[in-house]
Amino acid sequence: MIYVITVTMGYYRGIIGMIWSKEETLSRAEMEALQLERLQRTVTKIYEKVPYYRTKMDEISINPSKIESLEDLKKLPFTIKDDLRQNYPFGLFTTSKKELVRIHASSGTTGKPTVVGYTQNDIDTWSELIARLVTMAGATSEDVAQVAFGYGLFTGAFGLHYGLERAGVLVVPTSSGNTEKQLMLMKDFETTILVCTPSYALHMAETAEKLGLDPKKDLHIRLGLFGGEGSSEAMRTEIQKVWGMLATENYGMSELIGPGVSGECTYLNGMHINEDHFLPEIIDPITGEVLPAGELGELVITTITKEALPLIRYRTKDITRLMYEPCGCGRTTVRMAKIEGRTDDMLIIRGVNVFPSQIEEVLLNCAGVGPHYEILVKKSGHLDYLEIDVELIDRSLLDSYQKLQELGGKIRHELRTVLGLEAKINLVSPRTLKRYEGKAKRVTDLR
Ligand code: DLL
Repeated sequence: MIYVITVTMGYYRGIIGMIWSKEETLSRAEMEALQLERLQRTVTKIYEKVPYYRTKMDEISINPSKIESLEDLKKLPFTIKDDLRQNYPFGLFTTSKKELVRIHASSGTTGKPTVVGYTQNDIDTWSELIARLVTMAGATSEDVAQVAFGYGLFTGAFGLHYGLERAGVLVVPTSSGNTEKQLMLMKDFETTILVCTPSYALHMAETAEKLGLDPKKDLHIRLGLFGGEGSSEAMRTEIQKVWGMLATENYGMSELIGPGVSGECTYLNGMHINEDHFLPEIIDPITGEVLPAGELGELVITTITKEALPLIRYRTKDITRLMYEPCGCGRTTVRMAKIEGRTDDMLIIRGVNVFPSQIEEVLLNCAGVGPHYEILVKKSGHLDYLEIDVELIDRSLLDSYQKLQELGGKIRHELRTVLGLEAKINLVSPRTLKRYEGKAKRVTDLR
């Protein structure tokens, strides 16, 4: 059901943002009442059905009757990825396998994947949540969306696919890879929405140019629904420039549902969290203490409507802050800022905390270099140092030693200002660094 037409952004080929469901506009008191009721139901269910959770709660003398207000959420234990691993594959599920209709999984760094499951109701909820997100970004039934996430165990493609269909959008499930064919179909079908990782969107634009196509003129993409990996504002600007589209972002994680936790409206001022399904907290990643509203820290999410795999206080390791100020779009849901990094991808170099996103921001603000880079962390004797391969945009720069020196010096200077660290910069020829069709891997730690 579509409620209000709120905004038109003429600049981006006429995008209209609409509100998909009334839960997006509840007053704070209404939202909190709904959240509490759903939280209590979820806690009761996991206590009764998941021995692992019951033991954990008994150990700290907590049971469902002690959850009387949303404030009591912090009495509950955290859940971490390792809890899922220890209960591999289905140990934390609250439903029998017979009630499941879908499995997805995300690959971990160690051996077994993290397995997540869905009942039919979960799939329906998921589709609704994605329909909200794509609608708030401006998708309508006039659109044709190309889903260029990999179809398979990864949640990205199927999640977006079903939600776009629910919103009435025509879906082209190309999956990732085979970029030249994707571009041909994109042109022939007059695709208007591109769904993939931001890094793949850039790679696609580059491939289009190689084929003699100008993405802005020869293709019809007006909206990007990007997620699955971090990207800086500078990266957004770059994507918008080469594609002539509005690039929006959405966030999610397999354990929580997949994509569908939060997404940007056309105001692009943070991702609206589907708060009636995901209860957010921000904690200090070291002490585990809940931080006051607006502070930067680790995002913790409690799922309050999932049937098959509800998770209590799941530590995402993603760093962000929550924004409660009203948004011009009319939605009242709390928003989360762009992910600044992950607690586990923070690099500590000579005692300085460095997030790859900070490096990306610096690089993309330096004219002459493109959005493709690789960060290497190395050791010389006992000292750690950063070495960054950065791709040039313009090959002709390679002919001028002086210009290369100047550009390298500028990047080093900017990095020193932002990070307080020296870095070795290798400027490399255009189109020489690896491209990614899914999530990009930008950092290699060789220490
Ligand atoms: O990446 C789910 C997803 C797919 C979200 C497609 C959006 C679009 P996982 O593979 O489990 O799930 O990876 C989850 O990816 O903890 C973040 O670190 C990162 N991530 C996802 N979206 C964003 C985003 C999917 N918009 C992990 N910005 C998360 C930054 C993101 N990081």
